[in-house]
Amino acid sequence: MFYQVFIYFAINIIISNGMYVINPGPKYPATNGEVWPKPQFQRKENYYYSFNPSRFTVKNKQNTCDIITSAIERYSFIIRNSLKTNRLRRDVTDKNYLVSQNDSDTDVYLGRLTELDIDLKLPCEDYPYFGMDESYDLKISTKASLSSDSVWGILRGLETWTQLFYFSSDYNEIRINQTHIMDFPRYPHRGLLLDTSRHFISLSKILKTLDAMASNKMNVFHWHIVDDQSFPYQSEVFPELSQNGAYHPSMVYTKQDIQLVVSYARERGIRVLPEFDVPGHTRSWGASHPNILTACYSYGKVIGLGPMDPTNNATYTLLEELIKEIQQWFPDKYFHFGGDEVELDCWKSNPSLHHYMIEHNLSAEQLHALFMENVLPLLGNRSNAIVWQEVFDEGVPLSSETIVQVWKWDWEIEMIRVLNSGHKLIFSSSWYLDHLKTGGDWVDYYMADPREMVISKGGNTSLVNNIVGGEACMWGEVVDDTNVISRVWPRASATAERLWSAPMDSVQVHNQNDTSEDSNAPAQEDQLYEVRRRLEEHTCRMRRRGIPAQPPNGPGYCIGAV
Ligand code: CP6
Repeated sequence: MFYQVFIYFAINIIISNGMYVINPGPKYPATNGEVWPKPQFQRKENYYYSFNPSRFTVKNKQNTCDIITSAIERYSFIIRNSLKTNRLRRDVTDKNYLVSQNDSDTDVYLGRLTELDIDLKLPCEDYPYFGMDESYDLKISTKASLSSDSVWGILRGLETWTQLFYFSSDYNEIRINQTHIMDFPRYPHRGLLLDTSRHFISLSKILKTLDAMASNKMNVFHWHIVDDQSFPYQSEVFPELSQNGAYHPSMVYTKQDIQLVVSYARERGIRVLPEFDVPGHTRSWGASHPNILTACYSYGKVIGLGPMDPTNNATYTLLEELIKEIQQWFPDKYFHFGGDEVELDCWKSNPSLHHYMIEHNLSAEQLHALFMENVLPLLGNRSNAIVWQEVFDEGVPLSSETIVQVWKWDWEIEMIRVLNSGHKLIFSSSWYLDHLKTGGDWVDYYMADPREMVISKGGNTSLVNNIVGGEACMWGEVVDDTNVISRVWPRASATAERLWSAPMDSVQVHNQNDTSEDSNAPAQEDQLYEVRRRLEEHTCRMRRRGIPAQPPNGPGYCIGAV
């Protein structure tokens, strides 16, 4: 009996040690303290410092301001909190699971890191703006030092600094490697579009989105605030717009809400770009101002309201007053006028517009052009316009300051056309977050580099600098508060790295007409291995910061996360 029990346990121990307990780990294990988006220049040594957040000081050598003080507080909290959570969950960090994760086990200890010196060389600026300097220099040595000419560079550097820490569960301590990073963005405009009209998105989810953007070094929150389905912007000059046009009285953004979003974004170096899409996508305006919309006809009968009426003076007077208010609430020097998907058939169907077009010898496209020509000057010299590509396509005369956003099919040809006309360009066609693909799609986003695409199609290389960046677009038809964060993150992280970091080398760029995707798949997967592991870590990092990002690479795990 005793003998049998002994054998039973002995066999069990052999089996469990030899075969069952040691989990080989996921295909793409998270890395430790790798940075997303990847810095332009980075030298990391096999030396490390230990770090204790409660025995640590941050010194501001020269200029400082509220943006820096609040950023230091924010990042100190993140370091304490996310690494502490990690430590609290040590019970689940069985050493066997981490074998493949600890690439740094053989690193040499150099002592304790106790000080970060921040050196802002020029005075702080008040609001982030297009083309701001975001470069920084970060050295982790016996002291850590972060320097930049601009407050925005200091913000980006603090984000990087925070990402460099990792937790050694073997030694139960926070570590950071000796590192030198010199970093700057490849594209100045790195945005995320969020549609808050198809579904209302709560203020807290918008703020969380801004936190996630900052952790990906994105710098433009393109707020597609109103559209056909609802008008949540609560105007003070025209309160009836949201009274009648919002889904519900509670589903509005007040002046205070907007000011909070703008100041929260400002503290993170993020511009808030308002879009009031006209003349299409405006049905919700008609709930209070039906007179500014066009009645669409079919077989002589009105079948509903369509785009704004470009022949009605009331349309322009309302817009003029409203835009003045919007410009006061949103300090950004750019204003997005939309101009996409105008239902020209509705204009053609309306007898009075039909008559107007004949009388003035205008096509429907020319009527759209006329509308935009009337509306663009309403910005005055207070802001510049951004428009969707249709406005350019329909031949509206645009000032050279106007930026064209490309979102449709055949984007390479379109980009070359826009660039040849001398305009700056924002690219979005490859980054539609509302399109889902089985097995994930961030790799497709990652491969899409607008400058490389234009060059590969024979575009003039001297013009590609006018591709000022891009935006991942989260249209709101099938997202609301329950899923918006996990739908966007970490998929938009792929766009964020593409727009910040150097291009990938020797990998064929994503091409819309290339159906033989597999031709360079093996080489591509080799290069992507490092990217996948870093994104795995970055996703887990976002989750430790309270952003419920979804898994990027299939099976895996994340320690210490929400
Ligand atoms: N809403 C607005 C949308 C879209 C656009 N504008 C859109 C169109 C096609 C696709 C996805 C989104 N839902 N106002 C186009 C810029 Cl595939």
